[in-house]
Amino acid sequence: MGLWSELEPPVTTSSPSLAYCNESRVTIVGAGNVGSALAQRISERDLAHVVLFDVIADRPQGLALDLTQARSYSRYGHSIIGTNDYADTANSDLLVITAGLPRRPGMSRDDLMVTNGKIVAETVQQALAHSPRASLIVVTNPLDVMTYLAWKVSGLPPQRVMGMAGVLDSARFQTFLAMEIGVPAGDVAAMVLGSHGDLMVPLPRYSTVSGIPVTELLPADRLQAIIDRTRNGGAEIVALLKQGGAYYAPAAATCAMVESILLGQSRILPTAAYLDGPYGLADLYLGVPCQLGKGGVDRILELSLTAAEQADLKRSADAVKQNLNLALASLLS
Ligand code: TXD
Repeated sequence: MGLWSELEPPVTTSSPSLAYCNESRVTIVGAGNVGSALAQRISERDLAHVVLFDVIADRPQGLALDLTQARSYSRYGHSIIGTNDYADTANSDLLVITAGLPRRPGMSRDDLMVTNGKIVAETVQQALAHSPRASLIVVTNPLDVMTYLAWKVSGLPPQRVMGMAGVLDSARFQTFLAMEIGVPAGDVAAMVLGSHGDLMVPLPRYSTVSGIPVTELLPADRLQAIIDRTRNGGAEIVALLKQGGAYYAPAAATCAMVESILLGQSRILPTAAYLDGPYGLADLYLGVPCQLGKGGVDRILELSLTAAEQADLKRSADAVKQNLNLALASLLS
């Protein structure tokens, strides 16, 4: 008996055929730090074909080639391509918008509003023209305002347009809680509502370690310090990096949303969703717990809040509304 007959047949890396390979296609508009880290994550989880789009000539093509080579020793069924032509993004199921300028040290998310508003409006229209059945996940800051603008220009039902921020903010809250309590982060479930920024609303009452509310595990002053650090979580990383902002955790958070939608997992994830009624709020995008599945935002969950929590959420919503009105006024003028 020859040697090969006793061993598994050799694995070739040239054939893309795999037992598991759905035909989902995700276009990431903006092949910067978050976009490329997201492409890597989607690709390594083998979730979908990935198209990386950017206005910078050759950059997305170079990144796609590098990402393809990064996995050449593994068996994956999906492709990654890079392009500067929207025609190559056609028939995507999901469009993730990360195009825009990142924050620089000392710059607020709202400083970016008008510049990024124009970029988001343009990219959403261009990408949707080639993928009219797609749902949209917006990542560009200021997040809640950009998601509203994306929805407005898209003409899509609000269920198919959502923003990523709450998953990231909750992951930061979860991480700081785990570090303080001394437990694995995976045992912590944390919930953060509201806008992506200083007025986000971390909810200790709805945050637990193995089912135990964190309010039972930490004194009020330690909890408050962790809430403050969570609110400042993005700026802490911007200050350390000196150039650009966080991207590994933002990419991981976005990927959790992408996965729940593409695979129809129906996970409950804090998501910037269109609110017109829930939580007593009207006509804005804000972070609330949502079930994400094949239809996008399949359900918005309305938690019962204390008067103080509701007031914090209202303050957060008021700030978003104010910025939204400013953005709409400058973009329409
Ligand atoms: O929680 C969250 N939502 C966030 C948001 C977490 C992290 C980052 N957050 C925001 O995402 C950040 O404030 C920025 O507004 C975006 C993207 O952040 P990233 O760190 O990836 O920025 P980069 O590296 O500068 O990448 C932006 C890319 C860059 O390659 C540009 O050439 C491209 O966007 N860009 C465009 N692509 C396509 N079309 C147009 N018009 C365009 N303009 C710029």
